[in-house]
Amino acid sequence: MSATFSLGISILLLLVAFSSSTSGKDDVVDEEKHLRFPPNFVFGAATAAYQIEGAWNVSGKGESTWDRLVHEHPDRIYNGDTGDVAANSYYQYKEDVAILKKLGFKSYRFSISWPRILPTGFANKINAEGIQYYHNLIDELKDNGIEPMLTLYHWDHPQVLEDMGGWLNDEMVYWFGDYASIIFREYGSKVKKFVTINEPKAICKNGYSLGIHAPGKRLSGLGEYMCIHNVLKSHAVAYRIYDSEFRSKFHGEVGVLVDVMAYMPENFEFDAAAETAFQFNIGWTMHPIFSKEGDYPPAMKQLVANRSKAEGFVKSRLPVFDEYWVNFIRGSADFLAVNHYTSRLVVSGTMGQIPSHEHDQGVREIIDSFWKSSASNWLKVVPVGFRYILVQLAKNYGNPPMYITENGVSDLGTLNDDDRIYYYREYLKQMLIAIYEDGVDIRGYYLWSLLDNFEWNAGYRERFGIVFVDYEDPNRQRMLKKSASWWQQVIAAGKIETN
Ligand code: PNW
Repeated sequence: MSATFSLGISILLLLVAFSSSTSGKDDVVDEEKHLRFPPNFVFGAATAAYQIEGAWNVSGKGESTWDRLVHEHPDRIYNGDTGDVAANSYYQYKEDVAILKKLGFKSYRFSISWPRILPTGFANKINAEGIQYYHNLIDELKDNGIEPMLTLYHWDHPQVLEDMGGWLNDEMVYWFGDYASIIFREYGSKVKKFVTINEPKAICKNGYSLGIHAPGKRLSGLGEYMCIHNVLKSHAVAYRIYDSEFRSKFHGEVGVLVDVMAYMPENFEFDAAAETAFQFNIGWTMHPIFSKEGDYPPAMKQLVANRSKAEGFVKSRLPVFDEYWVNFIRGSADFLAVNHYTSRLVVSGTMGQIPSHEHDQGVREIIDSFWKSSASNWLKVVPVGFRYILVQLAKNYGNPPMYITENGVSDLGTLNDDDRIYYYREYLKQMLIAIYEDGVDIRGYYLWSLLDNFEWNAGYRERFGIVFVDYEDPNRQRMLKKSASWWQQVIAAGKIETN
């Protein structure tokens, strides 16, 4: 090699090195900006009553649908586990609050057990001990500088209401309204953020179509639609009650919650299929509330009507809202609460049994075999899906104020939960890109979950906590995992630590 030639190469290499180092520097600057949380961003952790409280039949509490399912069908739950004791938080809530405080969380999302407040299911008998328990929890939070976010219903309704049809009976709308009034009246002076109903789609598909969750009804193709119909009405009734009776006094907010996967087209050929999946799975509950015209998405009404007809039904399996209800439901949210864990790729085709909501869509959802796994077979780690779905929600629904009310990942139990740290770091980065690059209005983020807890059909096997709970120990000892310390640093610094 001649001297001149090698000199030429060296200069070239130097130039390349220089230019890549400058652009590299820009990336770093850019990255840094994107690692910092906006001022006043709320950091919280979330749990739900049935998954942590225990104390299932004491202090005046009535039986819930989950109590009934786990006791009558232990075969449906991993290891026959129950929530009878769970993390024992009914007795150990002060420890939970101390952990939140130590880690620096500014908010806590918890749910109220409906039958703990109304053991008969109805407002004829209010259980004073149940009322007091949540006052104690809320006071303990506030004394420690932690703002409560209260979910009225996270899947455990009074069994007696289920005996009368539960979410398939449209009287449930008024039973829920009576319950909501009591909660608002009782806690409204202390709680400024309410979420009505956790994950309508999960309730209605798992509980009334597939029958894997309580109340275990297998009514595929009809049950899930009737259930969502009443859940939407119930949500709106609670919202309107707050609006007309409590807002002027308490100045709080009531949000609606949606559980979302990102539905990404496998490639551009399937853009339309992905849009259908969005409308079917997310538009189903969001279009009635956030669109200008209200009601179910037009494409969904059409598709379900067509399929129902082809199957020989006299009318569409999708129930109809009259004009009164369309107007009543439309606009019934002060903020959008988003639970997000994972994504699917969408292609054309069909899936699910006939008839079913799944099948009605006329699309197929698939899992990319390259996606990293977790301990839950449905949950693959897909950070980019988070940004994708946040942008879609903002675009479709006028960029409403949003809170991420659940996000997290499962493992089989370890204190050195590096996979969980990886999940949070990468998902948070995507959320910050959605905030800074796409302008999505996200005000806060609640991780799921503070504690390892009763993971429904998976019992205590799949663990989502940043705090380990020893379920062999009668005292349910809590131990901070590595991810808890990671979160402590992130909150203290107000930015994502990259090491
Ligand atoms: C949520 N999905 O349910 C629930 O709100 C929690 O109670 C639960 O512990 C947590 O997620 C973890 O499972 C989900 O299909 C149900 O994507 C379904 C899905 C995600 C979350």
